[in-house]
Amino acid sequence: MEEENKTTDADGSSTPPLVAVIMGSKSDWDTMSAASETLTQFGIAHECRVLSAHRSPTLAAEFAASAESRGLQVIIAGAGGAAHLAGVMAAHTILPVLGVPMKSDALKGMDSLLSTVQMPAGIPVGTLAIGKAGSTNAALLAVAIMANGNSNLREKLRQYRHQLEQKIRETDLS
Ligand code: RP5
Repeated sequence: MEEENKTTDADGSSTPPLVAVIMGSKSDWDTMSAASETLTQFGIAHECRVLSAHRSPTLAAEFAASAESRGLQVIIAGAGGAAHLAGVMAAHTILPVLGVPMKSDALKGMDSLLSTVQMPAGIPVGTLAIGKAGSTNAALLAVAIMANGNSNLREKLRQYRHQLEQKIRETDLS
């Protein structure tokens, strides 16, 4: 994956990542790249990497446990099948964790959705829609979370919504 471990900034310079976009497999990148692209659009420094809850459990736990001290503010975790990556992340950090269920072959993502969304009380995972819409929205939700303490980011988000509205207003079906 080209963007693995990549840290980006609005001007292309290197700054410590504020958001982590992680995924269980390289096969998830086609979906999770939407989150990365959206964060880039908002100028949010972020890192993208593969961490598996079942294939590299120690690495995944270490990553989540050290996330807060490394300056991360939000973790976005995409996984498919028995998608426990977001839950494992949440178990090891108090940072907000946003889960993106992959559209799996076997059950069209219903397996991923249910295993991400059904966290028992106490350890929350904010679960988004299955697939690319969820990936994009996870990034937008991360932006909204961070915008609470950042008026510049809040204004960017307002502009983004304004653009969406303009597109609808300008839609001509003739
Ligand atoms: C999960 O298993 C990954 O998140 C991925 O969605 C799914 C299949 O992984 P691969 O077999 O394609 O590597 O861990």
